[in-house]
Order: sequence, then C-alpha cells, then structure tokens
Amino acid sequence: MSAQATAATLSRPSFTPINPTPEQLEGVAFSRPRPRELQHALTHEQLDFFWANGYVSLPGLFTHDEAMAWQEASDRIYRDKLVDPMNVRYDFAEIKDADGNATDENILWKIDPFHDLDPSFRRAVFDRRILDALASIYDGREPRLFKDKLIYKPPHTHGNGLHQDYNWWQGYCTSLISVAVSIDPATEENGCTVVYPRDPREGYIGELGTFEHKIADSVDPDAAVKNIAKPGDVLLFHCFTPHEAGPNTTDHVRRQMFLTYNDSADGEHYFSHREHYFEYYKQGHYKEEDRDRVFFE
Ligand SMILES: O=C(O)CCC(=O)C(=O)O
Repeated sequence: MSAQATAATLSRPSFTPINPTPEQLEGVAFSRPRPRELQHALTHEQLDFFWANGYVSLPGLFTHDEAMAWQEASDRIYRDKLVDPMNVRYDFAEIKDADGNATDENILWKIDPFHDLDPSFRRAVFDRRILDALASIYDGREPRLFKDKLIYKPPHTHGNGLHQDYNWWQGYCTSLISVAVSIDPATEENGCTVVYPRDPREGYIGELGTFEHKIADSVDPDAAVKNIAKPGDVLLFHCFTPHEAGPNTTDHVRRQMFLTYNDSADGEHYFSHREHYFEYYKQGHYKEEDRDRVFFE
C-alpha cells in the first residue's frame, strides 16, 4: 500500500469550538489577537488616486542606504551565484550595437524569482512599508506574495512592449498589484517604466484565453506617465494598468525589483503561479531538444 496520502484520502479531525465567556475575553491572553493597525497606510488622497489611475508613486519609501544595499546584493548575485542559462530563473538578452542591431553577446537581463537569493531581498518582500500600502488598498487585509523578479536591464538591452500584466496571469485573481522598487536611478534613457493612467475597474483589454495582447489602440500616448525614479522610490500599479518600458540606451545598468501581491482574501498562489510561469517560459525560451536539461536552483 502506498504511504502517500492524497487530499481526498485525508480526513480532518473535528475540533471542539472555542467559545470564550465574556470574562475570559477580557483576560490578558485575548488582548492581542486584534486586527493590526497599519503603520504605513496610504492616505485617502493616495487611495483615491490609485483607484482613479491604476497606479500610485511613493517616492522615497525606502532610503538611499537601503537601495545601496540592494545594489550590492544584485552585484553579489551576479558575481557569485550559479548564473547558468539552463537555470530557469535566469533570463538572458542580446546586447545591441550602436545602431540597435543584435550582437552575438548575451547578458543576464532578469532573475525570476529572486528574493530567496539574498537576505536583503527577503526583507524587502515582507517590509511593512510595502505590505501596509497594499493592505490599505485591500481594505485592511494582508497581501500575499504572488511573484517576484529582479530586472537588471543592462546597457544596450531591450525593454518591454505595452501590456497589462494580467495577460500573463489569466486564471488568477484580479487583485494583483505590482510594486516596482528602484535600485538604480530610472530615466527615460535607461528605459524607465511608463504607465497609462486608467481606472483598474475597467478591466482587461486583451483577448482572454490567448497571449495575443495588442492594446496600443486602447491607450492615449499623450497620457503616458514616466516613472523617473531615484534609488528607493516605489511605484504601485494594478495588473490591469497598461504599461511599457523602453530599451536601456545608456552604458549603465537599470535594476528594479518587481514584487507582485494579491489580496489574501483571494488565497495563496505563489508556487502555483511559479510552476505555471516556468512552463510557458520554457516553451518560449528553450529549444525543444534542450528542455529536459532545464533546472531550477
Ligand atoms: O522594466 C520595466 O520597467 C517594466 C517591466 C514590465 O513591464 C514587466 O515586467 O511587466
């Protein structure tokens, strides 16, 4: 007989309900479990702005010193970790020459996921400044991490075309919000994130069920908002907010964390999403004959 139990074969013991008396509820042990107060909540103005525009900027949410520690951590990972193209978390890009033509050289462009690779990143993902900002959007409920990636965007590499993130997250909940944390300065020249203000409640624009996602006709180019940012600045944007980023045309790296969360009322999807992402990433980035050698470490 197999020692493995499946969800269907597991029976749950039933517990006697906890019914404290009013006197017991006054006791010291019941004084702690209360909904927590948000120490870094968004203001009413910031919340109204988010719901009207699908994004909100939080300049200086993290200090310059914290951003410097992330610069060092990004350098350390780049130097010391197993940056192997067969490791599915590492994404490489072609370097372009001065005329914008692809050269033979490839360079690390993104790590997805990345927060487990350094304690400073693990702390950032669970920092109350991020979690409280999101909890105020989620009516006080805690956010849950859904996805985390570190985009290096080295010199003379590509940006991202116009899209709504939900394109890649179809089938998951619609409370997904990304938090872009600048590690290096972000400028127009190095390909800063550009958002197009839109009420997130207007929803998804693309063709559901496909990865076809041609939405250029649905945004007003004059409405573009460039996230010109200093190290430590943060931008929150909803998964229905159209956005893009140009190529990095400078000689300096533009590193930025993209941390995505969902309302905890919508459940926990980190590992389910990771498997889903690896599957379509493998199909899109590796030749069929190489896919057996792809690993995650
Ligand atoms: O790198 C950026 O600024 C934007 C990245 C982006 O659009 C994405 O990863 O969905």
